[in-house]
Amino acid sequence: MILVTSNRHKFEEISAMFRIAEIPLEWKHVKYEEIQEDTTEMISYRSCVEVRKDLHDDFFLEDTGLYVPALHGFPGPYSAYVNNTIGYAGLQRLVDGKERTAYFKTVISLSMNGAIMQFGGVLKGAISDQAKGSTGFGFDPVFLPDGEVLTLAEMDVETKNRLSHRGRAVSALIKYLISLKF
Ligand code: ITT
Repeated sequence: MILVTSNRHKFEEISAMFRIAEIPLEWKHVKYEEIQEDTTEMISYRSCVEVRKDLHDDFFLEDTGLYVPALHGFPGPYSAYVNNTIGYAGLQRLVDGKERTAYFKTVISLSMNGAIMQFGGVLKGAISDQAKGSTGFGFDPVFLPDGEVLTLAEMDVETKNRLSHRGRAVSALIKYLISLKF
């Protein structure tokens, strides 16, 4: 199976799960235009349509957004832009004095045999007031999953995968890929 992403951290997290499932995974870095849409589902779908114009093998990609209800869902589909501009510290300032609950959503789009299928995963939690940890990427140092005392950046890849938005979406994808063998 091929994973299309420009993000090394995504490949590391996802390949750890494919390794356990004993499914070979190849990382492809394909340049394509990421069309701005209102939802993570649509960004993922439209990106998949763009990539399959050039890539005719089976592949998947994913889009992830961090949604803060107190900010009307922002940054959501603008998460990459917010991470690259104001970063997690800027996000902390935006939620200061507000309800801090947030959730990550990952939507995988799988292009296989001419069709596109989607697999999703959500992780609920809160934006912490202190940044902690040095593993992971993006907003991980300030994301405290519900029921946990550690931020995502204080967890190793296996622990993050067990509970994360991406881990849940990848687990659904792997289940589907395994089901095709029977
Ligand atoms: P692609 O090439 O796969 O699109 P990307 O880095 O542009 O890689 P996204 O648009 O899906 O990925 O991600 C939006 C941003 O959300 C990303 O830049 C991170 O800052 C953040 N993000 C995504 N997944 C995250 C995670 O598991 N933990 C923390 N931050 C995350």
